[in-house]
Amino acid sequence: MKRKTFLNQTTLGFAGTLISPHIFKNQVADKSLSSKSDSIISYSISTWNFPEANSQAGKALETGVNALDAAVLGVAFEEANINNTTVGKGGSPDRDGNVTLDACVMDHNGNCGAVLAVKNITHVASLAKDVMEKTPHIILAGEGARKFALEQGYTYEKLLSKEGEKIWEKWLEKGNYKPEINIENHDTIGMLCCDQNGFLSGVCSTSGLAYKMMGRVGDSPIIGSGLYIDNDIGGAVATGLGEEVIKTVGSFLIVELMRQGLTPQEACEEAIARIIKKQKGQPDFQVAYLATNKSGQVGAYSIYKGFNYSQYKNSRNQNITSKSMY
Ligand code: SD4
Repeated sequence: MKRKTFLNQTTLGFAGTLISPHIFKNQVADKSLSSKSDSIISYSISTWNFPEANSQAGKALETGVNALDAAVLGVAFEEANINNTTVGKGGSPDRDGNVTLDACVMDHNGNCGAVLAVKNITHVASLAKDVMEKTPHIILAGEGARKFALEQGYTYEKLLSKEGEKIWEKWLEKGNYKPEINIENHDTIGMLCCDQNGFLSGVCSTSGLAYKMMGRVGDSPIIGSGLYIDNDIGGAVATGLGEEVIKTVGSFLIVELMRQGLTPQEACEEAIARIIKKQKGQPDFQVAYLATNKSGQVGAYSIYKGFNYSQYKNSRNQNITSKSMY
């Protein structure tokens, strides 16, 4: 069975049954090349409260799966979750009723891949990984990304859910579009994994802002904004109003601040402060960051209350409330 079909059919299954032979093959190759230290404790962290997605990644890491494959695996669970209106299958449409998805991946070697504004494909994080591994490019957008996905054997799906269509039709009655994101209205999944080799990788996957203009792309698939990894230093992911994250290249900024000696917590706080500095008064949008460093420290910070994240470590998943500026 092709890997994409496999993912599409089994993403709601237990992590153990979700891992494809392809992923195991990569892992075996990784292990033979690395100098694994028994003292490294693997962990996965991800934005918001997605315990199943985060635990699937965390459990996979405990079986020796590498950080990138574990993150793609965990995020795939959320991409298949019809109840998540900001990621994958259940994603909200743009103003014209198209569900378009964005994702990116980055590994411990600094390799990365991204897909932007993709229609009809649920597992865009896996697709971003395929762009990274199977093409000479880093980014594929729109029709080109969809064509590549279909060539790779991904399943074509009609992505606007019945529920999403009803809500969009209701929205059309007034068609009031506010570019700001509603403070509690987020579900983008950004995940950072550290494997048993101590290698860091990350993934970010989203449908972006509900009722965005057709073709609008936010921070989530932009390397440096929605996600950044430097295996010597650490990694960061973002969620919230993408336009503000892009302006400050938020995830890259956090990793660079950690390089200068800040803890993940201090770096996330400084990255939020950079956004706030440019605002006239208190902003009416939310941005949140989640970061980790090579010592396994984790930090998180948001503009407004309400941001939380999941952490899986030592066989236990926890949801942790982030500190916030307001
Ligand atoms: C975007 N950052 O497209 C995304 C939205 C988001 O939870 O994070 N939603 O701007």
